[in-house]
Amino acid sequence: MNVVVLVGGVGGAKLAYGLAQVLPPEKLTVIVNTGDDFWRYGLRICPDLDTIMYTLSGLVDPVNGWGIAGDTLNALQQLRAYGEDDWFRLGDRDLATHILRTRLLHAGVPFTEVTERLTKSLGISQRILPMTDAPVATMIETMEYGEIEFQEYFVRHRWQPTVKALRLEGIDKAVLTPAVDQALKVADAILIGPSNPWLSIEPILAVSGMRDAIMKRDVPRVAVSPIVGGQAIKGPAAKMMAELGYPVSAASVAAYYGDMLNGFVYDQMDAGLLVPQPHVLNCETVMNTTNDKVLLARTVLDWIKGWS
Ligand code: FO1
Repeated sequence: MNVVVLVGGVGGAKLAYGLAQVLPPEKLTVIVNTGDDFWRYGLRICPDLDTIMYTLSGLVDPVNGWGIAGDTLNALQQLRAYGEDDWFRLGDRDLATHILRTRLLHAGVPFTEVTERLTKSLGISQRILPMTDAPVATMIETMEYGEIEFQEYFVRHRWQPTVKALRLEGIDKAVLTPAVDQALKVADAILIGPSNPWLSIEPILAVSGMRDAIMKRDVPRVAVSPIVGGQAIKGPAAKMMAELGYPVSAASVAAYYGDMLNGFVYDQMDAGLLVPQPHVLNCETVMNTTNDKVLLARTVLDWIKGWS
């Protein structure tokens, strides 16, 4: 079964990891949000792509869920000594990824190919694809600071500012890459990880042609809710939903995806929700351990296989 999973950062990476343990590597494609990407010290930083890359290669810091386990901060300390801002914690080994990526991008290598080279070098055999080759930036309109870049909102201000609106800079030039198009064409199932629908998944769906490419496939198209018991597993999803005027529930997430999807997975804690998708799975979705990740991946895939 060819599986495509759309993800943002840490939550989506957990499901991608579980899927990678139960599927042959050539059967899994991960399409990643790149709206969080930004420039720092002249380097192109792609936090969600790197989180997936480090998770699937086993390098990831298990405590944070991003960055490389055991990384040091010597370069950042020296940058601070030069008077630079250091609110975004870039580890020494992590910097190697950004240096190489930036050099390749400056040399004109397409983003998808840059990502492929990095993942191959890390020994990853699953396909990890940026949502598009064009640069896209998720901009957050806040009450307190006006419009700021995603990482400023998320890391510098620890997602405390009040969100008024979101804007995707550069989305008008973002088109489907041949690699993403092909992966969706041959998918036997399209999954959306338990990532923030507005911050992590909407940028992917907003790429020109993406929604159509997903909707026209007559296969299981399923999201896993990132909201459990009215709360986000991690990050600002619940706070943001409330600020944007949505009821904070898995049902709101299901309603947001609407008929783009035909299946929805939500946590057993929320049993009995009314959702618009015809296929519904109510199970344990919180992934704390490796076992939880594998179990959820297996449960979702087994459930999908039983549809026909
Ligand atoms: N998240 C933080 O909360 N603080 C950091 O200093 C930080 C640094 C960082 C460096 C590299 C990287 O790939 C990710 C990093 N993250 C950090 C996580 C990341 O910015 C967010 O989790 C995602 O963008 C949200 O999906």
